[in-house]
Amino acid sequence: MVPTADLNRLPLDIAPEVSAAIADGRPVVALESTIITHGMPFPDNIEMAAAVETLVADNGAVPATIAVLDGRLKIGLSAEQRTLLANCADPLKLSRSDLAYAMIKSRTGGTTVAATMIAAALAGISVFATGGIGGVHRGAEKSFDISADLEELARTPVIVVSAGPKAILDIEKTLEVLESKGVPVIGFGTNTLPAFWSRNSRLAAPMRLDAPGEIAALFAMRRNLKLGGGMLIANPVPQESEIPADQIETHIEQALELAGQQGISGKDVTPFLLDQMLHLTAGASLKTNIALVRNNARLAAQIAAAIS
Ligand code: PSU
Ligand code: MN
Repeated sequence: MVPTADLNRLPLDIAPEVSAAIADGRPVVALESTIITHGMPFPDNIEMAAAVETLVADNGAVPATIAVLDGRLKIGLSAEQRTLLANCADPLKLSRSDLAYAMIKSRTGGTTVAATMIAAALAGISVFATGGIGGVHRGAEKSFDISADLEELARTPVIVVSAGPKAILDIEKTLEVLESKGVPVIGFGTNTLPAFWSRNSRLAAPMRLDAPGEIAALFAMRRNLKLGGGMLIANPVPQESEIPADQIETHIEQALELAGQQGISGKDVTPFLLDQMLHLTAGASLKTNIALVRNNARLAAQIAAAIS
């Protein structure tokens, strides 16, 4: 954690209930906001953001949604601030590369997994819940499109609770890069790696843990070994909400083809694909996305409790 004097020089606001919990060593769960600004349509985005905060609180932790509002890095948003963010006309999608830019230009933006990890670590928050992380895109051997989320997992000591890499990615290459960078990937209660909308991919989970306490123990062991970096928890979406892999794959291929035809590149790729999936599945992908974020928020709160 950065000394408080340095934090004081930043345009940074930690919500009072969040900073009190951090100071007392009570459980806190960070939540990202690109899912609000770029990941889901209005008003599902704002409803999801509120529901996830409630779930974290119901499971005994303090929620801290992270975003940049008018150039200020916010750790913990009020309901009004969440609404402002969800209604912002031209929000930025902020990762490690452009977080500081948004702050000097007084812009508003959602933080990706990478930028949310950075902010969480600054504030002393160790657990973070999201939907799916970014990773190595299909065709990355040509496009070089590899999410900054992977490098951040290698660098920043935060536990990221996800439903696995998004199935629109090349999951196999994503796992390879994470292994190269020394990031543990943990199947929670499963031997196979979950793939976001589906409980299973064709790949084995590199490691398996079955209880929040075990995840807390692994985090502590890595810290004591001074390994640095974070951990990725892959928590399968609940059975009743999953879309089986063979069903989702046809839609993914259609969405990727459209992205290619329309020349979508850079940071627009992931939001474009998620939006196409929403249409191609007639809304089913969104329902599953909401269910898996909720499931991850619950587990993240339990992990935060086990740590504190
Ligand atoms: N998971 C979701 N919806 C999202 C994202 C993840 O369920 O919108 C966002 C996350 O913020 C993640 C980002 O960090 O997509 C990855 O974008 P990119 O592939 O451009 O790095
Ligand atoms: Mn990218």
